[in-house]
Amino acid sequence: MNKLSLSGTVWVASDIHLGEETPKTARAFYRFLESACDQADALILCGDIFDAWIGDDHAQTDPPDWLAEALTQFRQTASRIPLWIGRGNRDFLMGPDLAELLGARLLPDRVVLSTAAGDMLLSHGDEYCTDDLAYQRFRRIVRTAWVQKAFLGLGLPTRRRIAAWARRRSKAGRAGKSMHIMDANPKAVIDALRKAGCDTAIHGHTHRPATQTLQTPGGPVTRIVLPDWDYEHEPARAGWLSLDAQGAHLIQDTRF
Ligand code: LP5
Ligand code: MN
Repeated sequence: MNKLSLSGTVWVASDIHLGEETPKTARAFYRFLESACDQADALILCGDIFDAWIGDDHAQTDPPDWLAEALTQFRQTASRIPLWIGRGNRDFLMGPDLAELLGARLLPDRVVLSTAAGDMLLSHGDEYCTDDLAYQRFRRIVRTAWVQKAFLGLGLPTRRRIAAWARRRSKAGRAGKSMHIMDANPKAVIDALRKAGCDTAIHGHTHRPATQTLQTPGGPVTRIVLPDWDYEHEPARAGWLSLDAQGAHLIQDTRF
């Protein structure tokens, strides 16, 4: 299991879904980045930073205005504090070229995060949604090397069209799935914790922020779920997790 040891105060955020259609969310999130630089010793973004990521070359060659702005903001952040970027179910194609462009580091898909608050298992969280069989099938396909290679071999306009289509399909599909199916399966979380030797899991993805205790034969374990960011709709949603010697603090706050 990958391990990441970080000292001081570590902030973790997830599911910002930056894109062309999220200008208000982006502005608020860039104010959050500014605060992270002032108040945290490291920042981890654990997936779905972007609404859809169609390949690192999109950022390298003539990015659209919204993306150019995002790249500038992330570069500024990474020049002040260590910045870790993790892949989610929408930006699983983020790769080392993007990390290098930003001066950031790529977070492994599943990692034991060791901070002053203790050892905690960190991931995006989509892998825990094991009851969502259609999603898990989709996940297996798009995480296959040759599928990714074929997709990345297409021109950017075609990739953009496929991504927009996948997002539309996903949104329409969600309407027909129960909240239960789209939530993390507690057994999947408990199994992952046992394998990792941790008693706390941190993840995003479900957009249902909570600190939850799960009972297991080996004793209680904790699941901390990060909120998503959305300032385009009322009421706005945002938040992050702060890890320090005092423990883990889940902050749900739209002050930015
Ligand atoms: O993201 P969200 O919150 O809407 O829903 C997720 C699951 N959906 C997804 C799909 C993403 O939103 C689409 C991301 C686009 C990325 C750009 C690259 C695209 C191609 C890359 C090829 C290598 O993750 C949703 C879950 C929900 O979370 C809750 O957990 O239910 O799952 C689905 O919607 C899966 C569907 O049930 C089936 C997916 C149909 C889309 C088919 C697109 C195929 C494109 C393949 C191209 C080769
Ligand atoms: Mn997600």
